[in-house]
Amino acid sequence: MLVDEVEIIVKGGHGGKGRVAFYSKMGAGPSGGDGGRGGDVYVQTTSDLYALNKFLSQPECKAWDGQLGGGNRKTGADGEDLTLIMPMGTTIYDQEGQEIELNELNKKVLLAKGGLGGRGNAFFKSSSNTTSRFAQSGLPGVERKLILKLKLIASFGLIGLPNAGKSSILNELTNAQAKIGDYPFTTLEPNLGMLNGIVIADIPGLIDGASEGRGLGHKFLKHIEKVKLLLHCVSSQSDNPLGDYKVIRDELKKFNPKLLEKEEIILLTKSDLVEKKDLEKKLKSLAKTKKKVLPVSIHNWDSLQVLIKALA
Ligand SMILES: Nc1nc2c(ncn2[C@@H]2O[C@H](COP(=O)(O)OP(=O)(O)OP(=O)(O)O)[C@@H](O)[C@H]2O)c(=O)[nH]1
Ligand SMILES: [Mg+2]
Repeated sequence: MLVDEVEIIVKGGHGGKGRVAFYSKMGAGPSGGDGGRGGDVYVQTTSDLYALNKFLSQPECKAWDGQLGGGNRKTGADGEDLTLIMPMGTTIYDQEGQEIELNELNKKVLLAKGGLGGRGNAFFKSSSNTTSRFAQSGLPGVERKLILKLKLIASFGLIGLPNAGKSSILNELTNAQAKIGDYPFTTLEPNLGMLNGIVIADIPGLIDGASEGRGLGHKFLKHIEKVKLLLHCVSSQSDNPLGDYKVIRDELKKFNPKLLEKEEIILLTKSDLVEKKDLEKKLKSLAKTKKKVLPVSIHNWDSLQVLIKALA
């Protein structure tokens, strides 16, 4: 399941208490050091679209508190910062109406500052008060209630017959972890992944009749309407790749003829599983579509690089 909206609370760490202490030498006065600073909470972006999922079970995100000040005017250790990882494309809303859009990969933004540490009693020593017993307790960190929303518009859509290798390609190109199976209809819900900031959707296998409700494809044809580019997967193990291609094109047309106007790259998948001669023959037959055709195999790094380049 993809979590695309969740509410969290972020809290900067509490500042550490200042210490009350005295030098052991008689009359040397207060020696208590300041408390450490509370840790800050940051957010950093990732291309893992599923990164909001963890907040469902851990909605409270708090940085570490600063430590108590030490003797000999030693400042306590600062609390550790906490960095929350959220998918690129997330917008953060707070209760004051502020919005932060996370549009850049690996960008780090401050969400909640930690509290200052309290002064130790050494700080309050003065000519009129040489034995001060007062120390501050440190300030609480900033606390904010936030709503995280992930807005996703898939730019590329992987389509094709069941078992054509769509999910496998999504997993190779992105850090999605879609289920792969040696049988049709492994994918029941669209999977999403991100490649260089671009969202790719893996649409469940379309079959002949999908536009009339057969198989799972129909429910998902509407997702295809939004994508900019179709990555049409045809298995090189098929005896009739051009026929397979046409089956899907027919379904697209029946559902919405406008879908045929979308830009499309044909991927002749699982190219490692057929003889070179056979592959050439199948590439040639698909070339009749006048579309760009690329042979790809998840076991062939070079073929995936060519694909990534074409997508850029
Ligand atoms: N040898 C080889 N096997 C592949 C390759 N790509 C996919 N496969 C295998 O083909 C089978 C189907 O792959 P999937 O990625 O699940 O296919 P799919 O198109 O997502 O299938 P559905 O979700 O059922 O529509 C799996 O057994 C994969 O391991 C490839 O490049 N080479
Ligand atoms: Mg699949």
